[in-house]
Amino acid sequence: MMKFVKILAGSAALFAAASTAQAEKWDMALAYSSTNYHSEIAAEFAAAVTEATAGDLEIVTHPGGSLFGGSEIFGAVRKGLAPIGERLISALGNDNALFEVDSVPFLATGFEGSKKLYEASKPALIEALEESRLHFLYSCPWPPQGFYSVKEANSLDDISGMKFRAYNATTSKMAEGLGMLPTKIEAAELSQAFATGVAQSMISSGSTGYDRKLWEHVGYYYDVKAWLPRNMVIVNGKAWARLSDDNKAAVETAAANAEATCWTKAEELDGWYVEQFEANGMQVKTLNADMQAEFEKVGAELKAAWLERAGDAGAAVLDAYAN
Ligand code: PCA
Repeated sequence: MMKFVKILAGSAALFAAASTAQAEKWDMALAYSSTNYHSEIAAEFAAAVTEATAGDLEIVTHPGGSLFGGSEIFGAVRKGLAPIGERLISALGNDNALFEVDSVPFLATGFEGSKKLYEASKPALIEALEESRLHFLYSCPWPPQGFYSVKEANSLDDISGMKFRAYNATTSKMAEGLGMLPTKIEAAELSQAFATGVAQSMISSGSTGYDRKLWEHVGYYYDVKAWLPRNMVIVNGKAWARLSDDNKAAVETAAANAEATCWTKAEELDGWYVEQFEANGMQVKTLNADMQAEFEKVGAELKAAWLERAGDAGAAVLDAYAN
């Protein structure tokens, strides 16, 4: 009898150990506001995984850089400090020039082109991430990038010497090429930067200007459509390897759904953001022909420099995109 009880107790303990070892909670690091569509869709993705795995894998999102700031997320996921996170791909150009392909100026300037460029670059992106022991889940664009300025920008003289807020190397170099002074600032710190005059101009989407209520500080938005940068959601390789096959499949399904929803949402919201600028008293314009030509000239120089850095792998992506 004693022996039987012992066996029972032993197997109960084993069962408890097995179920605690299996159930996992993943904290997901997000850089952008909780109300931004990227963050909202990441929250839906997290809920879908939690539901599909019946809580076996629970994902909890932390938007607005509350777990790790935007510039820390890639390193944190790579080191396993966060099992999962979302990062702006083109800010990672130091790791690999291919990460910057979505921000090559005036290469893909609309959603259709952006999708095509994504497809063309996806195998190389996944491979580069695998080299860093990261598992790629999904990627979603920001709307086309425009130019924000506190002053009307009719000539290079108008913007010369302006303090420019940059989010990646390409935006920094665009600013320098146009005679402005770039500083890297994450989106979460943007309202503060414009309120204090640390920033007077930037290149970004209507989405980020809307999130940060930039009309409170900035009078002009020029709809340049310079490129569509993308975020990606990545998982630490070890965390990924620990998942059961069923849980991996649940995550991949939720990721594919999130990606499709996010692309549609970005395109739907694009025009709406700009309408909100007008409703809040901002002037929404296109650049005059001279200024457009200046932007394109600097853009062409940056494209050539990127091709040089990205080498054959970069050229292969552009070939795949063109065909
Ligand atoms: N918003 C992000 C990146 C690109 C965009 O549209 C930002 O400004 O930080």
